[in-house]
Amino acid sequence: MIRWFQTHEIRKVRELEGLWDFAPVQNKEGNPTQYNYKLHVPGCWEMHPELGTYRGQGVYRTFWNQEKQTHIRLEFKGISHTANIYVDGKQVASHYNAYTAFDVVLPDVKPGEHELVVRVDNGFGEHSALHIPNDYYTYGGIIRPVILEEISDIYIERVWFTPYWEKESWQARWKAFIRQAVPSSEPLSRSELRIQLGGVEVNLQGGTRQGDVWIMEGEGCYPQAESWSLTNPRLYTFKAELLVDGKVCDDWFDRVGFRRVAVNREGLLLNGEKLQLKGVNRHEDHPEFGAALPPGLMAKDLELIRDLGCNTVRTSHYPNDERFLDLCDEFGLAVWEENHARGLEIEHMRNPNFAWQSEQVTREMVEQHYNHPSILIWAILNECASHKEEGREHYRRQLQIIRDLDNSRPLSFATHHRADDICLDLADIVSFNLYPGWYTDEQPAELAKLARLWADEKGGRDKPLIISEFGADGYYGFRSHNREKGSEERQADILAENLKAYLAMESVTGMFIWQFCDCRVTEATGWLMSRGQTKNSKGIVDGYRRPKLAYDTVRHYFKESL
Ligand code: ADA
Repeated sequence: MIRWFQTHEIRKVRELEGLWDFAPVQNKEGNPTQYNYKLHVPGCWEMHPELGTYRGQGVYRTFWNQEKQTHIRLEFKGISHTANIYVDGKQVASHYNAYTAFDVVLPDVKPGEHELVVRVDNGFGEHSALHIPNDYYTYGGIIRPVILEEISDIYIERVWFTPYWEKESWQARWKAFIRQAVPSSEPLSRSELRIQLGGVEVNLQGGTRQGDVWIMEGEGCYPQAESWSLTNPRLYTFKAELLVDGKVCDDWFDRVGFRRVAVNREGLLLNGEKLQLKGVNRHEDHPEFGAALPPGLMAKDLELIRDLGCNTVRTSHYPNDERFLDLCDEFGLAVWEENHARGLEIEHMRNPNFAWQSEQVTREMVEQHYNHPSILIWAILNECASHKEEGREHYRRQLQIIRDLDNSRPLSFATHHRADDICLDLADIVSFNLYPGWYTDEQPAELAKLARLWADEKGGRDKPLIISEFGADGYYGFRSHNREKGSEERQADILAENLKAYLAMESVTGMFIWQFCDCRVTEATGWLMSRGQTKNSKGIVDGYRRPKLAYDTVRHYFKESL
């Protein structure tokens, strides 16, 4: 399934879902001649009984049949974590990072059968600055859908919608990115984009060239539009049609919502109303599917999160599958989306690949998820070196990259450096990961007050405060009257203490429990990666989504405060 709605009517689109040939090749050069496995795409190879702990390189292969000669666009929604793409034996693309999409356009593909080979690498090493052994699992494989499209000479790459409120009415800015199957410097001034939304038609004409992209911009007034909010998540589907010399040659549909987000010291305002965020951190992980969650499971996660009384979710620690974001749009669940990073120390950030890899995933996240009304906050670099001058330069640059692309949403990052953090002035929201009751003996209310002080002293005085992580391990099925650490009882107690404190505090704009579901972690040495059962067990449901005792506790506090 590509999305929860149709994205094209004119453009011919199909998903290359199914069983692909597969061969683990470790470090062997060249692509294999023999494939001994058949794996489901999208999926993780760890789900095959013989490949449960395989790490390294693997090659996938499939074939497609082409009826007529045309340009083909292949889109890979997510390959974990390094991909090299070959069509009919020739390399046509490569990409780093599991959690953002990339594409390749093949001009004038001849009729007949074509071979598509994808070489995937989930190995660790200097070539990979962001996927490192960590407190979650970096699976291997084609974890998100692969799409094959037939495109015309000129096609729509994407259309951005930015709503704003002016003169007591909704307005929107449109920005379209148009490309040619065979790039040329010729101006695309004969093209026109017709955008229909809620009975209003906007026509974009003319444009400017930026490299290989033709940019068209315009504005529309939507006086009849209803706002998108968490209680009434009203979505509008827009249709964009590309015309050349008056003839439609391509189309693009997306769903958007009219809403505005603002922050001040008092908090976060959605459509002018103050909102307290009550949510969970969520990893895309499941024992049966790895990081390739089927859409039905995404829908189940969403329903569980809503049933808990949450109004928000944090996509810790990477951009999520857009089909989960579609669900958040549809059901009115606010999203904190962040780029890919967890716990990178300054030594990791000195990896020569860190800057470009981290900046690329940041850019791709914003470009690809720009239209989702549910995303209220963009964030970067969870628990990285925001206490060092050298780290600060990366924080500054990455936040600037986002601002240059999108200045309609507030920015944040989750830190554990407390009063030592030197980047709090750079973001719009100050967010701390704190674990009172689990890693420390502090009292949640006292600690949240201190957090406000750190923010005030370190450049965050006019910014709202979020407790971006708190939680405790609870091993599913470990019940104990002694309420020891690790028991479901103790986990519920710790969460209750935290929630009671934060929900009562005006100064806490949001709180995200660590975490929604248990997740697999990398097996290695050191305390972090020798976790019991090779899992991070702070989920309030286990990996199979079975509720622990804490589930009802969270539900009680979140629902009571509705
Ligand atoms: C951190 C981190 C999470 C997780 C958590 C924990 O704050 O951001 O990814 O590792 O701690 O369970 O310790």
